[in-house]
Amino acid sequence: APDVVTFGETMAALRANGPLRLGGSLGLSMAGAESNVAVGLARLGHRVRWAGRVGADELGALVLRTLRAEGVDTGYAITDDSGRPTGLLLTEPRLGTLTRVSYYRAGSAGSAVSPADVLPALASGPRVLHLTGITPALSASAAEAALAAATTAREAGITVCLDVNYRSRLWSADRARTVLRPLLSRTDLLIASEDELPLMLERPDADESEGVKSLLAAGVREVVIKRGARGATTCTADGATDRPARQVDAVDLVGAGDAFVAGYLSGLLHGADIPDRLHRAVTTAAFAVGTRGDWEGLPTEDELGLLDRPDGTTIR
Ligand code: KDG
Repeated sequence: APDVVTFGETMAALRANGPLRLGGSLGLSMAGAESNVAVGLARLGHRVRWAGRVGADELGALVLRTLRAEGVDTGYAITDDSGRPTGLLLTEPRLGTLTRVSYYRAGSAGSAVSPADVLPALASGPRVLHLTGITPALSASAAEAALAAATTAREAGITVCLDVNYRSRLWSADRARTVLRPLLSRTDLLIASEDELPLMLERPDADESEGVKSLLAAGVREVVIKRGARGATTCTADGATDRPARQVDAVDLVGAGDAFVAGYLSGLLHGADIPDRLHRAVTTAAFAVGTRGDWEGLPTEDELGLLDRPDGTTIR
């Protein structure tokens, strides 16, 4: 049985080397916040299951094949038989680490995910259910799937982790607040960047410590705030713990948040205390930032120590 179950939309990713409108060659891979976390956890040796829908097409086969190759359980993944395609994402680096993303995912197989698709994947009683705020943005049935899974997991004593992951291309902040706030009463571990936190608050203008207080009062056990290059903070009823980010030359920031979540959940599964969970999270995030691709550069357990080696080291 898996330690962690997650679901969402995983797309084919086409990555350009420069402005898309100039044409040229693209690299084909996959992308999806939840599957990035799943790969990150599998690389660190955890048992993880990804559920969701892909199209009955070659890109769907690419997604499932890649997940299987990474050791992620796809036994509950569904191949859509209604002709909906696998979603697509294009990325173009524009300026340094500033990347532009284009989605081709409206009406995709992944967005048709429903409660009936995902609830069976939880039946084996994992320790953690990981959700992101992207899934509820995709469709009404996807929002229902997230709510149903969180409710079922909460009742079964499974730790529910929610990464807010606000995507302004998919919905407005008001809409996100309306749909995501009801998940709070089912969430044990909330992960948000500093600018996403207000989305989860009844009073969006509250300052951070007031906001965190209200989230803890609403039943969230642990609020993790990501501060990018400035690190992260975990807040619980016992207080706040800060951790600086790890120094690395930034190459590609996409996927850093997912890598952070994978490290954090890995620490949680190992029974690590909060400083050590944060340490693992900022370490895996540094790998994502320092390598190209959303998930390709994520570390195995053995590789975590590479970040302590001096720059320019050759490993022989
Ligand atoms: O977190 C990285 C994701 O943004 C990327 O993998 C694609 O899931 C994705 C999305 O919806 O943006």
